[in-house]
Amino acid sequence: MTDIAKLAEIVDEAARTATEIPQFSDTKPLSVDEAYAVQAQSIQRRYARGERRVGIKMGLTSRAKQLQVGVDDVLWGRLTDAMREEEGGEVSMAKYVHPRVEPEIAFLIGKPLSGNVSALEAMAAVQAVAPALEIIDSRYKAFKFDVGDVIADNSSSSGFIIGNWHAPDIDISNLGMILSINGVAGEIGSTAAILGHPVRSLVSAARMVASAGETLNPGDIVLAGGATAAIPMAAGQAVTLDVQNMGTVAFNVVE
Ligand code: 0L1
Ligand code: MG
Repeated sequence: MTDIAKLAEIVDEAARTATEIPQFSDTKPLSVDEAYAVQAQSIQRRYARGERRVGIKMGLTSRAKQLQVGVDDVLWGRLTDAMREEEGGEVSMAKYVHPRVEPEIAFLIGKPLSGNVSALEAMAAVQAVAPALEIIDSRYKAFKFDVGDVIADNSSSSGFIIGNWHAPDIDISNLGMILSINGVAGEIGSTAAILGHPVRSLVSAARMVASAGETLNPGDIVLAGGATAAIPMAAGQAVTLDVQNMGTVAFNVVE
């Protein structure tokens, strides 16, 4: 039998100490249900240390991301207040194992949302939308994993940066996104790469949290998923995301 609590401790300690670990699938692949159980217990350990739930991230919601990591399922992870990095601030490599950054759209939830909902119902629950950057940091060696590994590892959630919030009636269906490193465009994409429209990611988020008995609550942030492949981070980088009609999100990477 899979020892969910033991695996949750291993993956949580790896994240807490920024230490890489072997893939669980090297020993025994986890089912998707087992992997979400490990994720839930690892997050409980964070809450026990005083971290606070602030929302969720959706992952692998674009073809570019699925191809980059060789996993083709949409997945989700939990965000806590400790993962938030300051917009325009410094992000220390010391907190992470081998972080990557990717361009995203964030939703701010204004009304409870959970279960099978339409895109219209999902948008009616949104208070604001913002450009965002996600820092993903698989705790597994060489950033390699199968679907069970990555879900257990909180879907690589490790950091996020939110730009200025906009009223939810802004059209986010097909906005250009440029992710630049030191002023040079590294990845160019569109919000349309996120499941065809980022609201579809929110619809999936409502369904997926419901299957875990949870709800998206007012004040929660939902990261819709990377629109392009992610870029490896290194000290000395100035990371900037420009989203058409929405503005810029940036941070500097330090040792
Ligand atoms: O946010 C994402 O799309 C990433 C999910 C996990 C896969 C990865 O670490 O790239
Ligand atoms: Mg992401």
